[in-house]
Amino acid sequence: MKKITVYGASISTYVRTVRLLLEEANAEYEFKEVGIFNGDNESPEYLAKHPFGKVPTIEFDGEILYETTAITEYLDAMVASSKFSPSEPLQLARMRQIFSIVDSYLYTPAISKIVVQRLIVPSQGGTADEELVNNAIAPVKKSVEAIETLIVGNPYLLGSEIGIADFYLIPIFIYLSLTPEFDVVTLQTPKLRTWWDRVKDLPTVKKVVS
Ligand SMILES: N[C@@H](CCC(=O)N[C@@H](CS)C(=O)NCC(=O)O)C(=O)O
Repeated sequence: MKKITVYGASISTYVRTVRLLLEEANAEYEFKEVGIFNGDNESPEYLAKHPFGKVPTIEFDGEILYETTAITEYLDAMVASSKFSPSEPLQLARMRQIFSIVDSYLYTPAISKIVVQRLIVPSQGGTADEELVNNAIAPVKKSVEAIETLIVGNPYLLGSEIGIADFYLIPIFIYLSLTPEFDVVTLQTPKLRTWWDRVKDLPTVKKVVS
């Protein structure tokens, strides 16, 4: 049995991506909370694992690995016989396209802007910056609509089985669906709405959120 430790904040979308894979694989792992609001991720101990101070980082049989794309593809190969990645080259490319869209175009406007302003700022007694939220709607809508065009599977994004592409998008939707902007950005994405209605109640999704 390989020893797996996941370091990260339980609220982090990227940490949830990794944990969804491990939970769906029924893999045993230890989770060590590294706070991102209290500076745990900037401690010398954590920076020794991840020089950029982001979460997640994993330790797999003594090897340290960071960056979620690398982590998920490695874990898929090591603990899930690659069942969470398409074997067909074009669908594999589609999966990596979805990773890149999330990383490069969706995460910042969706999470760092809309979700932070709508959920985090008010929870700390502040008021949302409406201009910032409004400016983030178009890039989020564009990204979500781009992913909609890549969906080839049913009921999951790339097939009949859940995969890493789903693990990437589910954590973003968990937060985005709690904001009033969700209906606007998913107005033209009926397939993603149907997908979300199905995946949001998966036991593994409930587990990583709890
Ligand atoms: N490129 C990184 C991004 C990870 C990332 O942005 N994580 C966020 C939380 S979802 C984080 O660590 N934020 C803390 C910070 O930026 O200080 C990956 O793929 O793992």
